[in-house]
Amino acid sequence: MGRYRKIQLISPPSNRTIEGQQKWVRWAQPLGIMSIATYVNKFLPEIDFEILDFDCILDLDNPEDQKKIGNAELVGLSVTFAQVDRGMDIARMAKERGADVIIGGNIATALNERILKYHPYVDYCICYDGEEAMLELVKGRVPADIPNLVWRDNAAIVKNKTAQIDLQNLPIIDRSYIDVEAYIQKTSDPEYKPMPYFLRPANMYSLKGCSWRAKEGGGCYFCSIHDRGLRARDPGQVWAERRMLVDRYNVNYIWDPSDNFAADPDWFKAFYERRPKDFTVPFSNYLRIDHVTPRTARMLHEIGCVQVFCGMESGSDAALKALNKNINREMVEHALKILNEHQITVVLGIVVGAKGETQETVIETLNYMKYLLENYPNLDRFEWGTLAPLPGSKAFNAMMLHPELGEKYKEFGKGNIMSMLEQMVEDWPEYMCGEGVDYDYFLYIQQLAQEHLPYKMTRYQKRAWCGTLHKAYIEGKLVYGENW
Ligand code: B12
Ligand code: SF4
Repeated sequence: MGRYRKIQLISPPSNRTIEGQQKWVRWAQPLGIMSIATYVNKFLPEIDFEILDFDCILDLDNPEDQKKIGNAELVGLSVTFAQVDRGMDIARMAKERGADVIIGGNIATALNERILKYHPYVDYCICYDGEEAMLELVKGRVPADIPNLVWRDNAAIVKNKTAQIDLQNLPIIDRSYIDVEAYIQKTSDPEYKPMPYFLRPANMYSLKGCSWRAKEGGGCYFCSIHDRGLRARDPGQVWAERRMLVDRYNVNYIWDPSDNFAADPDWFKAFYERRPKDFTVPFSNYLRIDHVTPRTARMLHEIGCVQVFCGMESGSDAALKALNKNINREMVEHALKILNEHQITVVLGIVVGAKGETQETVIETLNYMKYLLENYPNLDRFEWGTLAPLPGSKAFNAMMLHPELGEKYKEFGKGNIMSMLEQMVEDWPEYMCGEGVDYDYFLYIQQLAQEHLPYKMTRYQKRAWCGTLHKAYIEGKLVYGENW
């Protein structure tokens, strides 16, 4: 007999402050917690899982939805930084209703000790992959022997050794924990309306990690993904999952949020070669600029890729260097050209606020954006953002090592975490960028950048690409979507 029988896994709502309004799609299914439920049920089918998605489907301010929280022996929350404060509210509620509480996901990996120190209603944090740790916890194994678990041994906080799961051992994520149709209906959101050809989207991942971040000295300065190394699923299983999404749920577009779809050349080749002859579905994915070659672009096109998101980040080679991006302007143009030849549209991410960024480098970026838009028809849009020193990033570590900022934020994790992070975003340029650059300057620059964007910016431009196309080649012809 295991430790728990009924488990709730929850995706908390994101902070959506009025001025800093955050924007991302509400049709993306919570893959992390669905994968955990699928894995545990493979070994322990008697465990009853309930998935509550307060970010996309439920409303925490609705008393009926709120009542559902804590109706289980164990409540696990999947938390990225934008969900952290309301996630803590849910954790407190669940604890008051008698459940044990776990925090997992990115924030748990980056901030586990601080969470356990400042939030007594949280019993455990699980870092990195949650599948195996959850299985062992549910089975009743002693906490000291559960990999990736961070827990309290009386007053002491104990961090267990970490372990990575072999993705090839994971089953295809079972979508029956959620109402898939309810997610697909969320495409009607006017802030994020997909193009008419892609109205039945679903997300699924193929790889975890990033080859650049895995290299000694590698990793972009602002990046906070928690995966180490690079792992890939079995190519045959990825194709089987795509086919299942199309056959069972009538999906007509897939967003693959793997960090760099072509990062592992052997895997990419195997995936291409295993493509079924009788099946295709349009999809989009992330791709590093330095992985764009004529061969990769051709293969991507042949297997159905319609769009890629590439992190360009800056139009200044000096800022790119400071961001540890390992690319330059010339490579960006080269990639756009190649991808256009293969009818793949591109969204380019921008991050202003590199260490030492000056007014000149920001203007250089704006001018370069304008130039690229005028010269590359397949450039769908830019997704603009100011650098946020997110927990888990080199930028966060640099901030904590800064004498004044380290002191100011030494209790980071206590109280309202999101408003502290917003304060950090505003402090960053003043302390870390060049002369004449502060947050007000960024707000001014945002107004200038706005003319190059098909969506309305907010104070913190917290907006994610989410695989939503605004431009695509349809039957060889470039088609535009509506502005948001
Ligand atoms: C898809 C995605 C999204 C989707 C999420 C859709 C959804 N409903 O899940 C959308 C577009 C909504 C999104 C939005 C944002 N995202 Co996002 N996103 C990703 C991305 C690209 C992939 C995540 C994914 O699906 N992975 C596959 C699944 C299977 O793995 P997983 O989610 O990591 O889950 C595993 C573990 O984390 C863990 N785990 C997860 N939850 C739980 C819960 C429990 C109880 C346990 C035990 C374990 C556990 O176990 C899981 C299985 O192994 C990651 C990058 C990355 N590589 O992780 C960024 C990432 C998670 N996002 C990030 C950010 C910053 C954001 C935004 C704030 C973006 C913005 N500009 O504002 C918003 C905030 C979202 C929110 N709801 O608050 C950061 C997180 C940073 C941080 N420190 O928190 C990441 C790491 C990207 C980055 N490079 O920095 N995102
Ligand atoms: S931002 Fe992208 S390319 Fe850079 S380290 Fe992170 S995952 Fe890799």
